[in-house]
Amino acid sequence: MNISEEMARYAALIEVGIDRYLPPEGTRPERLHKAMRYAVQGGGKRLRPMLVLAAAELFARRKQPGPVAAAARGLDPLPAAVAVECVHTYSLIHDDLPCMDDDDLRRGRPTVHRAFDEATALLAGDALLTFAFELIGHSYLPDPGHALVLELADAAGSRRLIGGQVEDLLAEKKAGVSAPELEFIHLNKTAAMIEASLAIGGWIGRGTEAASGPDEDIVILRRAGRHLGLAFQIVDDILDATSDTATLGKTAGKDARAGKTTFVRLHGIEASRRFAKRSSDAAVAEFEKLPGSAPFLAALARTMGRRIK
Ligand code: GRG
Repeated sequence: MNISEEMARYAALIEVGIDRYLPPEGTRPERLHKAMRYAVQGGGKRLRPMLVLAAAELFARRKQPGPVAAAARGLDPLPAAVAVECVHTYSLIHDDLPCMDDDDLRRGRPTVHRAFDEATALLAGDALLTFAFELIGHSYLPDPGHALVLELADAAGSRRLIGGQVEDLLAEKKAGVSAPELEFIHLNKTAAMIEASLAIGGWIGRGTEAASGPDEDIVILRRAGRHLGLAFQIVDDILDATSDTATLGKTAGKDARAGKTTFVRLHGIEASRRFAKRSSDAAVAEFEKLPGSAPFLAALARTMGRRIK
């Protein structure tokens, strides 16, 4: 399998889904809907929606051998993939606001509050978060929508994504952040949405079986997501310290300038590289327990390490 080609195939599908499902730019109020599209259609690696699609395909194949995706059984994972990207993009818009990270550049372009204004950015973020649940409601309720709503609400909520962000902001103001505190931040701010993307794909792949509750495969997907999320965050910290703004499409070196406690600051670059490798290896080991050994997901986890070579 050519991983780059597979990633490009998923990414192209996701772009189509985003264009299809997001409210048109001309929807009143235009400024808001333009800002929502500006943020979501402004590039990005599309990692999380890719995980939704790949996890869903895995189970669809198991139930119906051959190149038959979940869509063939009436369950299209694309709306859920778009919903997950909307939640992720909302978190980026809000993170960039002056009251949080105060950044001018995201995905190689001016941040939403720079391209529009602060109020529009705040509301575009709110609208994307709300829209994600609307899209899931329209596409999957009652079943497996019920599981998807719970999965996404938990990942995006006060104990996970928002909780991780709050502890991250508090940590910026204090000296001597400990390794367990940093792990809490990473597991929630970063890994929660990655875990949820995989579990959501899993629920969709299982289709109506989802009503019978989680099975071992969903547990494995969540565990893989936790490892992948940690690897992803460590790699992000390493890149912030070693790469440049043009390559990253966002301001490089910000963590060090802000005196922020990161994995790199706490453990150094070499140990961070080792931790990242260990975490992505652990994700690969989990993926390999899944139907057909999940070759795309395993390869995706391996590419994580390549970003820092
Ligand atoms: C505002 C509730 C709230 C949360 C913000 C996403 C986030 C939480 C903060 C952004 C800062 C950061 C370093 C978060 C860690 C996760 C991360 C690396 C996000 C960026 O994800 P990528 O690299 O972005 O997948 P693209 O643009 O490729 O989608």
